Amino acid sequence: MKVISALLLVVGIVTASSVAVHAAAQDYAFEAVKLEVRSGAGSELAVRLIHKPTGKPVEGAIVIRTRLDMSPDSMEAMTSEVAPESSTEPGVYRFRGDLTMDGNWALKLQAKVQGESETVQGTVVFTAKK
Ligand SMILES: [Cu+2]
Repeated sequence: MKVISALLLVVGIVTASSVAVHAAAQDYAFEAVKLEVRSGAGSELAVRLIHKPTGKPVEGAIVIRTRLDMSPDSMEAMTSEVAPESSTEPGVYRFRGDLTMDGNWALKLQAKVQGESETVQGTVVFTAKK
């Protein structure tokens, strides 16, 4: 009986800590500053990183990985280069990409946020039109 309750305690602790760790990265969300963008070369894509519990923009995050593709329109293999741009607005991260086709483009991001050990991930879908 003692062994079982000790085991349950251990399971409880492990579950609680993994939930806590998971909640941390999921406390953040990337969202489009403007969903509709111009199609063509060198289109600007701006995203805002939000800390969900407070609703506040997150400054100083370091975007470590990006991918721009047309997966929302079932064209996962259709990718485009995306390059970071400087931004002066707090919590807003700007990029430039070649949106070579009208339709929906997913900007997939991985970022490091200060004070957060887990990598924050997000996908923002932009609609490109002429
Ligand atoms: Cu396409």
